[in-house]
Amino acid sequence: MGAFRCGTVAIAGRPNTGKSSLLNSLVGQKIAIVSPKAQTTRHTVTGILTTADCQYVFVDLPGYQTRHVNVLNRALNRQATEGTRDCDVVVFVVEALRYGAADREVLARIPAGQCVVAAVSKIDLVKDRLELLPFLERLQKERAFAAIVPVSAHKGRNLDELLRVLAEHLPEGPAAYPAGQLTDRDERFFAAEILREKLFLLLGEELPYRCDVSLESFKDEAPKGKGKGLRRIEATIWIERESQKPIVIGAGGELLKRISSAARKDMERLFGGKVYLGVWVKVKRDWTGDERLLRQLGYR
Ligand SMILES: Nc1nc2c(ncn2[C@@H]2O[C@H](COP(=O)(O)OP(=O)(O)OP(=O)(O)O)[C@@H](O)[C@H]2O)c(=O)[nH]1
Ligand SMILES: [Mg+2]
Repeated sequence: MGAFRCGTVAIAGRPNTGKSSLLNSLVGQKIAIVSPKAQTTRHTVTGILTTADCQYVFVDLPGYQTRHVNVLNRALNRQATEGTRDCDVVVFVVEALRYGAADREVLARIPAGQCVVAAVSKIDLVKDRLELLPFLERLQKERAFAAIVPVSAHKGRNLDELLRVLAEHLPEGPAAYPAGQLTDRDERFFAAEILREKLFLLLGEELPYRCDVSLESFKDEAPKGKGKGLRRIEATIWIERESQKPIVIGAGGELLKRISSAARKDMERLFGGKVYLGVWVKVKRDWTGDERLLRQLGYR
């Protein structure tokens, strides 16, 4: 066995290619939120995997977006671009058989000379494996990738191979985090993210992009040293206009109830204990275009 390696791996790509799903499968725990809608990730999340000879510090980046132009999206694009600089290796995630202008744009933003491994995602959706070969050949011409690895986060396919290739490109050095540590984010962060995921899953096509979540309070009533107590969480869903309120709340409050109950169940699973979740819907006019408000909501 060679020397221990440790380094950061940024996961980049256009929206919806399966970056967050890949992170979750690689670390074996759902820490990044996932939805069928593009531009789900808004905050970089770190997922740490420690094996016998390597510690991988994965950083899930927001998909580089071209769809909405506002202050929020400029902040997300900044994170997406900067994230590919401050790392040892970039995993460039591209959907199998779907390489286009948006992917090319992301690739062009990764600094020249940066080590890039292409992960061709969602190969479980490719019916005819023969189609994959010409696709991989074409992809190879786009950049001098250190490797191209077809993967499926859903089926766990080829993840070992991806990890093996990545380790080769990480520097030798001691682990940066304790072996058991999974992430650098705390429970408060995950509580807000889980609620935001439910907005992406249960609201219509446009509204999730008009919503954000912040936590008002988070009280862990567990006895010291034990993780099984009640967590009391109060959260706010921010919307841009008063007219959006009835849509989020739904007739008789039914939709908001579904949203909070789905979020509460996921929080209980992740935290391993009971959760009381109170959710309010409040208006912060045009928050997606207001730099000061965005900073309050945790955007850089
Ligand atoms: N069939 C299949 N679907 C996948 C796979 N990985 C991700 N998906 C789906 O692709 C969609 C997007 O997944 P995400 O992981 O949220 O993608 P993302 O790249 O993080 O998206 P953004 O954060 O919006 O940039 C979801 O509906 C996932 O369930 C896979 O391996 N196979
Ligand atoms: Mg994501």
